[in-house]
Amino acid sequence: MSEIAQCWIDGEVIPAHQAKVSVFDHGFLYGDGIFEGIRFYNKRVFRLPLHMARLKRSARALQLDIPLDDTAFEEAIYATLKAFPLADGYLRVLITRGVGALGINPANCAKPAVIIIADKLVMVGDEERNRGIRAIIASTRRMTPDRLDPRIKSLNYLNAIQAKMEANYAGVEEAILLNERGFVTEGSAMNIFVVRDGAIYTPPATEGALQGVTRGTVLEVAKELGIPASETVLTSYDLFTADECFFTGTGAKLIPIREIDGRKMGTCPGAIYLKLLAGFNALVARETAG
Ligand code: PXG
Repeated sequence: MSEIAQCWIDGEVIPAHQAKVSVFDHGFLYGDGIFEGIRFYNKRVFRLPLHMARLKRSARALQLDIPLDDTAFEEAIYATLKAFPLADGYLRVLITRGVGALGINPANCAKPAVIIIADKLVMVGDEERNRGIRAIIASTRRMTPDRLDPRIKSLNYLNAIQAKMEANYAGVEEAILLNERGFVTEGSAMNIFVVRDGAIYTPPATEGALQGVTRGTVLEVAKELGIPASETVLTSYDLFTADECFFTGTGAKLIPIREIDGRKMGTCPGAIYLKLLAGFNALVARETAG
């Protein structure tokens, strides 16, 4: 929470610390809702159409009707950005089922609610970025698609939170979740990449990874740089024996991993990571230039 954060709620932008939601909102009561975490630079939103497309897919999967059309939504986002005093930061867009009687039935909720928050982003420190972070493979497994498809970016992150608690308990920074078959999915809120023999590999979304915007951008940058890239099923063996490993996400951008379950990565930060990071930063600068 910061003093400067701004919030679009009920059609107006107010200081975020003054914004209130009802205790009867089913997003609060049951986690019945969805969100996006988005970066902006230079008051320009990074890859907004991709975030909006993912938000709409999450909404359709949960039969949530977004009560704003595309133009009104974009206007609301830019009104929030305008009120925010910094040029760079982070947007949190939420759609909740809205206010309804107690009881989980979504049919009791008259209208979904939209909330947009602009705030500064807590950056990954230079030390972490230069040294890399440590991760464990959590005993908490990623949800299966037949229970709750992890491609829905829902307001219920308990699965990821439990994995993060395991990381806290182990005294490391991050946790990696496997799916029910023991294949690698992603970190608690970041996608994962493995480097081997100059090529990069990341698990397919159907194995339990979110279709991350940063992940997609890194795959694009790899193509630009001529680094072979593929979506492949990975196991813990691939993590333990990787030349390099890194996470990607809106908050972290790219962050190198130096150790997983006590096994040291080949190099950290590795040469491929550094190339991709430079390419990623150049792409962001290009797309958000003033
Ligand atoms: N996996 C999961 C489960 C996520 O929640 C990512 C991967 C990375 O996706 P993007 O599109 O960001 O490259 C996420 C992203 C937050 C926060 O405030 C969470 C995310 C993004 C930004 C902020 O915890 N999750």
